[in-house]
Amino acid sequence: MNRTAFRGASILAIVGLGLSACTARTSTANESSGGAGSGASGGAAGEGVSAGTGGSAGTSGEAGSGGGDLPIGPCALTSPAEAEPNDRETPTKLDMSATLQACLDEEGDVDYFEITIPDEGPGGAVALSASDVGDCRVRVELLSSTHTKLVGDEATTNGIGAGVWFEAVSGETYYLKSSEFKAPAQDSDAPCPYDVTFSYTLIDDGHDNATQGGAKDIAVGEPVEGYYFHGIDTDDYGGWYKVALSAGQVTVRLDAPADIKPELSIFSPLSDELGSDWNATYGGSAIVQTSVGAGTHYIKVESFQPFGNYRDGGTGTQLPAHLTDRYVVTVTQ
Ligand SMILES: [Ca+2]
Ligand SMILES: [Ca+2]
Repeated sequence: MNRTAFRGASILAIVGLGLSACTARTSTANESSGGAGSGASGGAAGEGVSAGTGGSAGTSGEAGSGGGDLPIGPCALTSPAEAEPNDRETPTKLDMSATLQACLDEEGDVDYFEITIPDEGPGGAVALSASDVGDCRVRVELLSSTHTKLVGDEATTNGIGAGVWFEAVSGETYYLKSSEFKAPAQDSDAPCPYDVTFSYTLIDDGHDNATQGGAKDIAVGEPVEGYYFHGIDTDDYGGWYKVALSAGQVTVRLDAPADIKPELSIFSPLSDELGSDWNATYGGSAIVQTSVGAGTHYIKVESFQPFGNYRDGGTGTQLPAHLTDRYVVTVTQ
């Protein structure tokens, strides 16, 4: 395959923090610890007996000093935690790489978390997960800023996490919706604790070449690497390049990441298609050989079997190859 795809973007590990279901209470605030006062003593017996005077009352104890955060709710969450009701109208903000504790604490509880993609470059890959789940099952759904479901996942075994990844656009807001996923025979309404984490990997090859008008200059004999993803929602999931050619034979080669079937086309300076090729093998190469006149020609990189709507996502938090590896375009004459 001779692919030299650059493993540029790293996958941020989803780091789940352990959930402390029962945090020991460290404060004794408001508890009295004073000793009892001494009791009344009777007067001496004798003639003309008078009643004895009572003893003085005991002093009250000092209040206990304040301790750490108190456990929250039926799952005994500790900070940082979701802020109920965190429903659709009041989502809890989730910071990148931070882990929050959460709890599906009653029948029908739903938790919303809000994430905002950094306003840098075209966008990148989001991974969201529910981990450290209690003896229960969690369903997670990633929603658009208008609450359209984009991708979802649910555990099929108690105590197993759930997660999704998605190609996100820079500056956009998304929501993660969590709910309990119950088997038909399961009627327990015991609280369901889980941790929620959001990670993000910027995907930016600096090409900004989603359209022919934005074609990036490349040179004969100098391979160029790029990502299929470039942020905006478009039918052009790939990119455009332009190259100055001499009259004669030219060979253009595209080597794809491991989960892409490559497709490649070359166009004259007047945008007439001079040749194209595709390969039905994932991670394969597309090669066009043709004769050209002198002048600036255009090259279009595509995926032969494109993803549904060019806005890709899936279950789990492992990013697919085309979000971590680049394709390579090589022009030779
Ligand atoms: Ca909750
Ligand atoms: Ca809630």
